[in-house]
Amino acid sequence: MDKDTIYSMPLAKVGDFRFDEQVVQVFPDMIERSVPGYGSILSMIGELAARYVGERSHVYDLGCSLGACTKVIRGRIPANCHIHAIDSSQAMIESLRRALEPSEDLATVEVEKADIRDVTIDKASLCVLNFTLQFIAPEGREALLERIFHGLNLGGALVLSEKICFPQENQQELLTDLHHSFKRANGYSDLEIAQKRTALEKTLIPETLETHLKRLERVGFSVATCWFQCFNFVSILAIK
Ligand code: GEK
Repeated sequence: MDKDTIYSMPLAKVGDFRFDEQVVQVFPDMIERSVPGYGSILSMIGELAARYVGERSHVYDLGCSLGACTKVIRGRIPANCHIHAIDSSQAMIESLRRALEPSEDLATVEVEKADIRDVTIDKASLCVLNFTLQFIAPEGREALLERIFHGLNLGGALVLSEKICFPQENQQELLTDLHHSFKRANGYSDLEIAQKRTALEKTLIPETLETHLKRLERVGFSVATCWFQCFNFVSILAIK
């Protein structure tokens, strides 16, 4: 696994963040050192899969990147299930296709390059948006969640993990500062933190926890609750 040094040198102009080959090369290191609780969220998604994924049902890993969720889920569900691992980044999809091991004892995985706003969700017992909805323009988020809701079986689950923002300025400052300290403790310099922040400014749009929960309720989920939080990162479980 390569170390993420993408923003370590001063850049004349910091462009918008893109999930290209350079990012794919360092992605596991980048997400582990940038998202507090990422490893815990992954292993708990395994637990949730074991609980919610029934025989012969479908699982959707939406914005799968290098398939971290897909791999964890695959180890915890019946072999007659089918996982759809979907991402719009060609570089991510190519890398995941190379890395996935075929196995007759595990669920089948279909790796697809597509925009998650265009995919059909059907017979799903579990849908995962692990830090993906934040990259979808806010005005398109409700329609996507409605399609997920309609494609889920009754009793099926959605796991939605997101970077969030806070309604009060002092909360926002405190939690952002704690996140930056976490990144510094993981070896990122102030320059790297600042340049990455600029790169993500227009592409990653966080919303408040309340906005997420209210939207999930509006869409029709019977339960929507935050099951994990570390600083400004949360994971929500919603049940149809
Ligand atoms: C993990 N879930 O390791 N359609 C499809 N994919 C998209 C779209 C879209 N419209 N927009 C962004 N993506 C993973 C981590 S990363 C999170 C997910 C992060 C994809 C994008 O290409 C990238 O691979 C992923 O969403 C977000 O558990 O980097 O902070």
